[in-house]
This record gives sequence, C-alpha cells and structure tokens, in this order.
Amino acid sequence: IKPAFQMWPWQYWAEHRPAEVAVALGDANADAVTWNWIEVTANIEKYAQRLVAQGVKRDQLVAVVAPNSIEVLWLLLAIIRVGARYVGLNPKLPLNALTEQLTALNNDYIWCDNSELAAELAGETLSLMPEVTSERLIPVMWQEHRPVSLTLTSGSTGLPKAVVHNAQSHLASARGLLKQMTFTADDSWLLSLPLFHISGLAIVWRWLYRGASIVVVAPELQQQALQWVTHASLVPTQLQRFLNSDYVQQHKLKQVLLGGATIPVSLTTAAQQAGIECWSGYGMTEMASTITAKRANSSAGVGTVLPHRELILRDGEICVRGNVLCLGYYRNKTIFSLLGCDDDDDWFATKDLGEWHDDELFIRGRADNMFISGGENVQPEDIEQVLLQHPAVNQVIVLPMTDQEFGARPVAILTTSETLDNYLMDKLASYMSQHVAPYKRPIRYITLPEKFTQNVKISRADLAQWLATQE
Ligand code: 4YB
Repeated sequence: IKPAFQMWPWQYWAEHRPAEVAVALGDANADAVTWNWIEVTANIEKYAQRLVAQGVKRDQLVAVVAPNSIEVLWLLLAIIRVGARYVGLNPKLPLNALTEQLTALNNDYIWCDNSELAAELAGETLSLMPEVTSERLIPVMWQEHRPVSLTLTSGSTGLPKAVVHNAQSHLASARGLLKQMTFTADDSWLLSLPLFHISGLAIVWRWLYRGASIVVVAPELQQQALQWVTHASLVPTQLQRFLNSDYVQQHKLKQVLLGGATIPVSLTTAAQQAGIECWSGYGMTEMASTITAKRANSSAGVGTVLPHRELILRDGEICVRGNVLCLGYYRNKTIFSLLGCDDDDDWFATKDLGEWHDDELFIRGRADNMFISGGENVQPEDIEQVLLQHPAVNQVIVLPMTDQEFGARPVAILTTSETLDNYLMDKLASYMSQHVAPYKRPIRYITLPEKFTQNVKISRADLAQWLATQE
C-alpha cells in the first residue's frame, strides 16, 4: 500500500490544517484548553528537545508508567519524533509485577508521573521539564518502517509479551477501519482507553491519520467527557456504565467502537435506543487493534474483515495476517518473529476460535480457556454468552473449579443489575437448565469483586487465582 505520509503526520497537518483544533484537554467545567496543528507540532519539538537533552537516542526504549494524561500524549509523540520506542505500562499493577516487566523489557529510560512510584522503580528516570540550554537539530526523519511502539499483552500464562509495531502498521490499521466507520477531520475522538493498551494507541493513530481532534481528560472525567465528543472506543462495561449514568441524557456521539470482549446484543440495542450508533469489533494487540467490525445489529457476530487484514479459519482457529501485523515480540533487545517454524506459513495463529455464519465472523472463545468436565469439552465463553442473554446479567466470566467427581465444573463469576441473592441465583439456575446441557450449568454463582473490573479487561488468570482462595 502507498505510504500515508511523506513527513511526520503532525507536520503534514500543520501544513494542511494549521489552525484547526488538534488536541483538546477537557476539565470538570467542560472548558477545554486546545492546541491547533501548528501548536501541536511545536509542542512535540519542545518535548523532543527535552528528551534529547537527557540523552534519549534513536532505537532506545522509553517506558512510561502513568495513567492517560496530556503529558503522556506529548511524550509518546516526542519519543517517536526522536526515533526512540514507546512502551506503556499499567501504573495500577503491583510494584513487583512492574519491576518484573521492566526487567524483561530492559528499557533505557522510564517516565512515571508518580514520584513515589518512580523512586521505587529502578532505572534512569526522565523529566519532562529539564533545562534545555541549547536546542539541537534532531536528525531523525519520518520513516514508516521504523519501530515506534511496544505494547504489552498478557496471554493466559507467564509474563506479558511486548508486541512491536512500526508506524506503517498502526496507520494501515487506522486507514482500514476508517474505510468503514465515518470519522471526518471535524470529528473528535475521546482518548477513552489507556495508552498502555493497543485500544488506546489505536485512537492516537486514527487521529493522526485523519487530522481530526483528540480529546484528553483526567480518568475521573471519562464518563462526562463522552458528552463532548463525536467518537469513542469503549469496552462493553464502559458503555454499560455510561448508559446507566445521567450523562447519557445529553450527548453528541456519532459512533462508538466496541471491542476487547464479547459484546452483548442487549447492550448495543440499549445504546441504539439512547441514540448511540455502535460498531462491534474484534481485534488484538498483534494486529494493531481492530481486525473485523460491523455496525452493531441484532446478530452477536463481529462483522467482516477490514481492509489491510486477512483472516482464515484453520480447524476452527482464527489465523490472521496483513499489513497491520506486528514486526514481532521483543525480548533481550531483539525482535523475534511471532510466526511458527514453517517459513512458508505467514499466518499468525491467534488461539481464538471462530465460525463463519452468512459471511459474518463469530467468536467462540479462546482455545486455551477450554476445560473438561466429566469427559465433556466445556468452552466457558459458550456458557457466558447464554448467561449474558439473561436480563439481570451485566458481565460474566465462567471458570473451571476442581471437582472430585467431574475433574472440573463451571462456576460463574458475575455482575448483575439486581442483588445476587438466593432468589436471583435460583432464577439463573432455572434459566440455565432451560437453555444448556447439564454439564454446562454453573454449580455456583459468585459476585465479581470490583477490583477485577478496573482494567481494560478481566484477567482470567488473576480471577482463577482469586477463585482458588474462595472455597
Ligand atoms: C474478543 C473480542 C470480541 C477481542 N469478542 N473476544 O480499537 C479497537 O478495536 C477497540 C475498541 C474498543 C475496545 C477495544 C478495542 C481493541 O482494540 C481491543 C483489542 C484487544 O482486546 N486486544 S488484546 O490483545 O488485549 O486482546 C485480544 C483478545 O481479546 C482476542 O484474541 C480475543 O480473545 C479477545 N477479543 N475482541 C470476543 N469482540
């Protein structure tokens, strides 16, 4: 595909849309500080100078441990500008997990907005406000093929993998999605997901690709800020919370992109009734976010394959490739291919199970979540999808629990719209007995603790550990 830009994207927009608002920082009074494309370009240069003054060089790795903020956005762009690589880490992780991840990354620099945490994390810390005595020429040109970001993604076991992308694949991702969704230069996309997750980074690249505006707010203003934008990316629980809030009464949202987990049809239907057009997507870090998408409708599928991606099923497993595929996984300062040993096979096997129905893809779950109960194969996501159709169920994860007789049996851990008392548990049990075979009926219903719903997605591994302490 032809390159999207011949120069830094912000520089391109500074030439073509110089005075248009590019970045807006919203506050609690719904006032916004804004930067146009000329100012954005100048700001990135300023932050890049500060990085250079502290020794940051091309191909080095800068780790950022912070929640979303305008500083993190400037930093991300400045890191790219100096030819270095950005990696974001979840600041809410416990210290030992952060230390473990940083050790594996072997990063050159770290930036952390919390000085106490910064002091505990080993490594050379960066300041965003150093004295810059003499401005230097930064001899790095825009090159689409230069690696720009590492994105951590957790599998079911072990340390998260660091997925390396160049600008080309991020932009191909944006370009393909925006062939389907309408996002014009006059629209605004809320930075509604973290910049340490692919869903947050993808917002930045759609904004850069289109020359539109991006809206940044403090995490506690996220719900309110959905009133101020035309576009947002949300995981299903974020949309559910917005629909339950008063803010939904007044909004100007044109389109909301959903993804990251099973998207209940009841949720998109309710959003539609509140005047929000939803898009259901299926994506993953390795593919720079969305792979398939559609305008939400009455089917629970995730639509068709977007441009610049390819997808096939092999024995039910989803395999993908295309311009959006990452360069590989980063370990020991080296990028390793994520493909198997067969050189002729350039498909990436995702471990997601899928089915085609009428040219639409349906996600059945992850192969590695499957367990065996009394000789029957149980795919937890099958059970989750049935439970999600019950009006009282908002969110549910099904996990195996060890059982003397059956080896393992399903347990449902859930959030509900009414109290999960014996009465509701009986109702759920009788609902399940009408809808699924006996071996698929959860033997217990447990309320999902708040702490698991704070992240982009619920970690099944963390939840299983917690469940083991609940006997
Ligand atoms: C799904 C799934 C689905 C992923 N049904 N399982 O920009 C976007 O596309 C976006 C917008 C809003 C919210 C999230 C996104 C994302 O990027 C999500 C990408 C993501 O979750 N990446 S991940 O690497 O953290 O996890 C990927 C895995 O998540 C997949 O391999 C699937 O197992 C699961 N998943 N979308 C059911 N619609």
